[in-house]
Formats: sequence, C-alpha cells, structure tokens
Amino acid sequence: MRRPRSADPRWSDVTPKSLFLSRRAVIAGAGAMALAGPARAAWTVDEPPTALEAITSYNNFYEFGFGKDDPKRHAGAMTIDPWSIKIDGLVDRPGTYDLADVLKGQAIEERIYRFRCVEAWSMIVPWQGFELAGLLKRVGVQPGAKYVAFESLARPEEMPGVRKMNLDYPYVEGLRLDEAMHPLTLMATGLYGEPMPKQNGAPIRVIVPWKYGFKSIKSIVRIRLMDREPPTTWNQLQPQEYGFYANVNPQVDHPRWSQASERRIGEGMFAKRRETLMFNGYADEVAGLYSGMDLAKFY
Ligand SMILES: Nc1nc2c(c(=O)[nH]1)N[C@H]1C(S)=C(S)[C@@H](COP(=O)(O)O)O[C@H]1N2
Ligand SMILES: [Mo]
Repeated sequence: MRRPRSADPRWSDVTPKSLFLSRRAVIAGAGAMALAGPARAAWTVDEPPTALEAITSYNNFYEFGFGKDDPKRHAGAMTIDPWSIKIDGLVDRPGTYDLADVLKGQAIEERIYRFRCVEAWSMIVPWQGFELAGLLKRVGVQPGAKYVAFESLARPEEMPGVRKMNLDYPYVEGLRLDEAMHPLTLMATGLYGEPMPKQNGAPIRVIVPWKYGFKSIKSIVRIRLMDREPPTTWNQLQPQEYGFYANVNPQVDHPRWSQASERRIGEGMFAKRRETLMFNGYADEVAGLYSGMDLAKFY
C-alpha cells in the first residue's frame, strides 16, 4: 500500500476501517457528546468513508499544479507553522490572528460529509473542525455585512503552480453570509483524526458540503466580511461554467458535461456511478436558503 510521500505513517493507515469506525462510535457516544451536542443526521453519512489513501492522493490544489497527484507530490514544501489569518472588513474586532487564537474555544467535532467535485467525482470524508459561524460570532459581524470572502496562501517559493501563475493567485472564494453561518459550514482542521494533510488544505480550510468542491477553499490566510458579492477564482475565469453559488444540482449540467451522476474516488474507474443528489444530499438542511431563487440562473 502506498501512503502520502510527505507524511509519516498515521494510525489510520494501520488501523482497519472497522476499528476506525468503532472508535468513532466511542467518540460519538462518550466525551465528545457533551462538547458537541448530539450527532445530527446531516452530520454523518450512512456509507463507509473513502480510504485515506484516496482522499490524500487525488486532489485539486492548483497552487501545486493541475495534476491530481501534484498536490501530494509538492505540498510537503508548504510551511504551515507559523500560520495566521487576517480577519477584516465589516467586523468589530479585525486583526491578524494566530491560528492558535482562531482555534481557541472552538469545539472540534467530527463531521462525516459527502464531498462532490464539479468534475463529477465524489468522496466521503471524516473531517474534524468547527463551525465557521462560531468564529464569525467571535469576531463580531457588523450589520452591513452580507458576504464572506476567503483567500488562500499564495507563496511562489513553495508552490510551483503559483510560480507559473497557472491561475490568477491568490485563490479566492466567497459565501453569502447566511451560507457561511449555516451549521453545516465547517472550518476543517483535520481528517481521519489527524491534522489536515497539506494536500487537502492544511492547516485550515472551509468545507461547504452542499456545494461543488471548488467552493471549499484551502489553506486560508484571510477572511473578509463584505457588503457585496466578492470575486471568486473560478467564476472570474469561466463565468458561464462556474457560478458564484455552485450548489450541487443534478438538474443543471455544466456546459461541457452532465452533473446527474458521479464517480466515487477510490472505487476505480469502472465502479457503478452514483446518482448525484440535490444539494449533494443536504436539501433538507439548506434548500430554504434558496427559496424563490431560480437555481438555473443562480448556478
Ligand atoms: N486554494 C485552493 N483551494 C481549493 C482548490 C485549489 O485549487 N486551491 N481546489 C478546489 C477544488 S476544485 C476541489 S474539488 C477541492 C478539492 O479538495 P480535496 O483535494 O481535499 O479533495 O478543493 C478546492 N479548494
Ligand atoms: Mo473541484
């Protein structure tokens, strides 16, 4: 079995999945319960997680190159300590916060989410993290704020894709404030019980499980509260193909391919495809955010 070149062996590499799952059950049933509250159905998935090996070796992180194996090959060079996040714009307490301060007081929970890339592959990931809402409340969102803008690290010395400027960096993304405050929206700091692998966006990234993967921006260095919709990397590059909302929607095809079904990574190219679910299966939780909106227009 291969394992990430840049990382030491992890207990999840050497622990059979059944043990991993029973450990999770223990976490859910015991101490973490008091911190995190009862597990909600939307916060777990009735399917086994995708293998760690697949989650960490088939990535999109264009700062390290366009190839799916480029992040695993090159992300080891990214320095993640020290790490700080600038939080500014329409907030009461703007500043540049050390990651440790950002994490302080946030209860880290496990969330097993479906994750669906716009390229029509998907995976099931046991993330660890805390709700973005908790962080935004702590810095104090001002009344005029309507959107949240995020920015990734762009460090040419450590990132071959940034050196080549294969996209316009830094990578930027954004959410409407109500999307950002939704309890499903996670600031993820790890997966499979280990600190976030670099190729998956160490040390901290957003996970928005009802949206296509490109909204889930990695290695975040800035969060800005704004009164208008912020520019986003993929929307700026190809506005007809990638909208600001990017909600998973099997009824609205990408101009160049269908979004009706998906391939689960780690299962091989020939495994049966799965039907893609509206809002990636999170419709009960999030459909209300978009009531009255034409989702073919606001794609
Ligand atoms: N900074 C940054 N964030 C990013 C990307 C990227 O290229 N750069 N790719 C996005 C895309 S297209 C996807 S599908 C997911 C992939 O996350 P994963 O590698 O953890 O599966 O990250 C998203 N976040
Ligand atoms: Mo993606």
